[in-house]
Amino acid sequence: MRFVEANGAEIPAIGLGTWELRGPTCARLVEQALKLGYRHIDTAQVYENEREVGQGLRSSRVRRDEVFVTTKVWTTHFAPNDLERSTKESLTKLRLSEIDLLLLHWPNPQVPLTETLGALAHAKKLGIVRHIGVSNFTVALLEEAAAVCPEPLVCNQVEYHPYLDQSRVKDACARHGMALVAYSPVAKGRIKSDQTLARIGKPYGKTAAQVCLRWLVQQNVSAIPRTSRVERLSENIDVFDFALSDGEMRQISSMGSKTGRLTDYGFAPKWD
Ligand code: 1BO
Repeated sequence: MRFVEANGAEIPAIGLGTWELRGPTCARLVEQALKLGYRHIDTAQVYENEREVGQGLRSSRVRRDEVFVTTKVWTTHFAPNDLERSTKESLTKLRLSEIDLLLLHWPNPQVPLTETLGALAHAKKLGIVRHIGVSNFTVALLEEAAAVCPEPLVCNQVEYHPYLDQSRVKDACARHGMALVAYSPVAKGRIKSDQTLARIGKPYGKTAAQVCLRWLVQQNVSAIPRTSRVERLSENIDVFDFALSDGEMRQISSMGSKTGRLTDYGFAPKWD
């Protein structure tokens, strides 16, 4: 496994995203993923699967200190007391004493960012969280957060795949020593039938999805593909034995546009 280094954190380059995975399916996929060599599991309070993520972790029998667990605080828990209480609830559900990375799930303009970031940094000082970061932050919000947060932020988790140009956000992360963690990295499955990526992958014996994940990893991005199929777990992690040429990297990057976003909500910020 390769790692992305960011402000003191070492984030495994491929992780398992668990958005929309529930119940026994979630626990089984987490267990299988860890048995196959995954060392990075991504969950969130709002996914309502932290218990199952913890179960999968225990069933895998992989040592706790080998696994990087991320969870995210939901926006209604951004007031300082709520943030601490809800983080402790996450720990109880996961049955862990420490979260490796705690993120603010989406920006919430209703609560001053300084207060929320102060509470996030406080969770780190309490020793219940090893690293802190944000998710779905625009460049402007990232600049503001980096300027006021009392502790270093290690990542911004955003949607990123070949159809969505995220170069501005990626550059902003790099300026602040933060990693970009890519959710929906295979564009909610659309990449699987992409002819350009399939053609690039052919000489390497790789699928379009593997080319896509390799393109992310080769930019020093950490990707968290989600799948509900065990056979896809092996495919998604098998991207460390080949390298794309500079030309192939450029060709894939040129497929992106500002309109390629697949995840949007009324409460989302005004995107870059
Ligand atoms: C509302 C959940 C988005 C994915 O993390």
